[in-house]
Amino acid sequence: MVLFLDLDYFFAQVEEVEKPEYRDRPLVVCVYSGRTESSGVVSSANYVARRYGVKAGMPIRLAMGKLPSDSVYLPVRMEHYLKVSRDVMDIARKYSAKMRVESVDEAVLDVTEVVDGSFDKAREHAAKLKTEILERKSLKCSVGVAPNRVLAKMAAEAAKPDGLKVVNPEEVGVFLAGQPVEALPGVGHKTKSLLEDLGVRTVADLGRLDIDVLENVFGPKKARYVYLASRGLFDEPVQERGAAKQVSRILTLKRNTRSLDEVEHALAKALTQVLNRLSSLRMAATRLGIIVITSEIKTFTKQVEIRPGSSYDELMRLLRSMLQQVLSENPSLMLRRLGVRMSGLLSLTGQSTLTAWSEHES
Ligand code: DCP
Ligand code: CA
Ligand code: CA
Repeated sequence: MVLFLDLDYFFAQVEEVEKPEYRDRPLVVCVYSGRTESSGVVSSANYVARRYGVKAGMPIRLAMGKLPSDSVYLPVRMEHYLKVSRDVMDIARKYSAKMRVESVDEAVLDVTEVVDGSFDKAREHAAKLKTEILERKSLKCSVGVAPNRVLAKMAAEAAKPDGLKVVNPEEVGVFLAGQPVEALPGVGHKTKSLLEDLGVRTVADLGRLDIDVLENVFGPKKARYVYLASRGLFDEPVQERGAAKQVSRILTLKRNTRSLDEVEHALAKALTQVLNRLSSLRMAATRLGIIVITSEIKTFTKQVEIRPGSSYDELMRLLRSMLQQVLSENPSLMLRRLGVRMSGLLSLTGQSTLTAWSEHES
């Protein structure tokens, strides 16, 4: 039995909690690229801002066009959110020894033993966790409880915001049948459109497909996942991850380009994801690298030594300069995919070291 925790509108909520004067106003946390005063993208939006159609990943200027004039725009404070995230994870860890941090604002806990396999007790357990996070950190979250991780994540998603949803084994069929395929974790735009070609729109449609059909389209691994997940049967034990040697993230650009401006968002997004990952692993990196994949599928890399406490802005500056180097050394190169890799990892298990690291730059 799995409990899935997801903090509501995380970065924006942290700002809202610490700056109560902005309550009830549209609030967006922005990654400013520095190019012009308003270039960059939205990282997180509170629910008031979402009502105007603003969401993560949207250019700031587009968001400004949609939002009323009393809206609040704040720059990301990544180191701070990572610290808050660790505090929340430390609270969650008391609710089961079998816990895995999935991202900066998500954790999955195997609670089977803690609640003797009882879904009723699991509901109480989850309610206590929500209360403790609210009382100690003033943060709202959504929690899902279900027989496995995939279902628990979907239940948490369905419970947002500030919700608690328990899907017990008898309810799995009904819960899944009503969902669109993209509600399954791991089903993005691409998978969704391939499934549409097969006439599949809902999880129930998917549950009627043969594994052979799925294997032809997705290959064996993904087919197995989609097949089992759509039936509520994909299961894997909740385990802390093994020691990582490097963390990287590569993104595909909207179109091939040589323009630094155009790739700024992808670079920021890849770096954010790598930093989130490192934080949840409680590690710091001593090397920062850039991965460039060209329109001809050639790969170029560069890396530099960094101080483990380097700030987000400093890392972005280094990435831009490495990218600039790759571009000037290869005048005809067109960028297709772009990645960030951090390696030379140091474990940060002692609390004092952690704090020193996260607060190094201010
Ligand atoms: N994030 C980001 N850029 C994105 C998506 C997310 O910088 N394109 C960051 C900001 C979010 C955090 O990661 O606060 C967690 O991501 P979620 O997708 O869980 O989004 P939220 O927590 O903001 O919203 P929700 O309430 O829907 O969970
Ligand atoms: Ca999340
Ligand atoms: Ca969230």
